[in-house]
Amino acid sequence: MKLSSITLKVIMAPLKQPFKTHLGTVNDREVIIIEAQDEDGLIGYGEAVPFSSPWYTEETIKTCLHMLEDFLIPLTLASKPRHPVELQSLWSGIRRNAMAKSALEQAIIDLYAKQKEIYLGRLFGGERSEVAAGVVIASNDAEDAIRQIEGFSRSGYQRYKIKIDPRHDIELLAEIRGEYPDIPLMADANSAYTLDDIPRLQKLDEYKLMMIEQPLGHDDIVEHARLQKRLQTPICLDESINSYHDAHSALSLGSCGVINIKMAKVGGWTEAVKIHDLCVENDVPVWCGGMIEFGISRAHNIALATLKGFTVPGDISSSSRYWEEDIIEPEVVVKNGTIQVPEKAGIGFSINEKRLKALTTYRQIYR
Ligand code: OSB
Ligand code: MG
Repeated sequence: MKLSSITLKVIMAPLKQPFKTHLGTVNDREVIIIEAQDEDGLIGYGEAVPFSSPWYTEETIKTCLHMLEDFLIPLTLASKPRHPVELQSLWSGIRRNAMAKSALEQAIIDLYAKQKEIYLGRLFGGERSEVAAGVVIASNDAEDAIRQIEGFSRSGYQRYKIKIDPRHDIELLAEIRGEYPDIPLMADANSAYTLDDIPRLQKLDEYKLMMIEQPLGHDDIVEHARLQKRLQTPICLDESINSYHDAHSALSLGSCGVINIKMAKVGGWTEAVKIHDLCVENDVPVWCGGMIEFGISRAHNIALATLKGFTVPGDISSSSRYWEEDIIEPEVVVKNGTIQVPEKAGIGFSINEKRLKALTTYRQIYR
């Protein structure tokens, strides 16, 4: 493949509403956009989605810039990769830093798919022409959560996820279930519980949750296996799954019944597809997680979710869920709970250059 330059852009925009979890609140969202360009003017896009501080993963916008500018980009431009499959071994001497690698891999794979004139999902064998959409309600106030569900239900979302913690769980879920006895509902605890909370977590079985996401430690796999034996509700792992190896360990131990695959957190397309294939072999359903991201990351997620193992609606909501205006055209739209998969080459969406430019706070080009 041809690759002539790589451009980094840091962009920032306020969220429409603050995104609250027990770990903190996100008001403004900063990400890094990567553009990989060839001599013919084709551009592949990637989006690095760490937060500005390390509350969810250890990576931040600044650590990603450091890894990209000082290691990953120089190594990649010097090696002149012939095919994106070479990238993972090229970068194998750089430990972890999954979000930096994921975004650069995304940009180069998008460029490759555009050069081959094929939609990204098809490049990886994805066959779906539409993907099922779910949405996150980041509010621990029952009245507010119910109001939000009512609003989102007009788009027909196929799965609602509510953030919980030991101070906002049983009553919150009881009130939501009182109003909506049958909606497909799940809860995400973002590691708010310990094994001492087993009796409390067992009480949540009553609320017919599709699954409970990451109840225990962000880096735990063993304790989740113990907990799963005591719960009827399937556990879904998110924070604990940072690689194929983590997924293999979790499935071997019975730590979960479902896996949330976040391409960014596992280091990109290659690793995400490996985890997907492992889960398909083991009959474990997967869904595509979200990072409160802009349209480029969403577009990659939509393409990933066309793969056959993605049988559960993911955290893939409309552009308007978080943004006054997104950086892609057309914006992501959820209708009747589904998103139409684009067929254009690469990520399948165009860039809203005017919006991208207006949000850019830093720009650097490497050749
Ligand atoms: O735990 O899945 C999570 C957002 C930021 C960090 C972690 C998580 C989330 C979400 C939102 O739940 C997903 C989205 O709509 O983008
Ligand atoms: Mg989660």
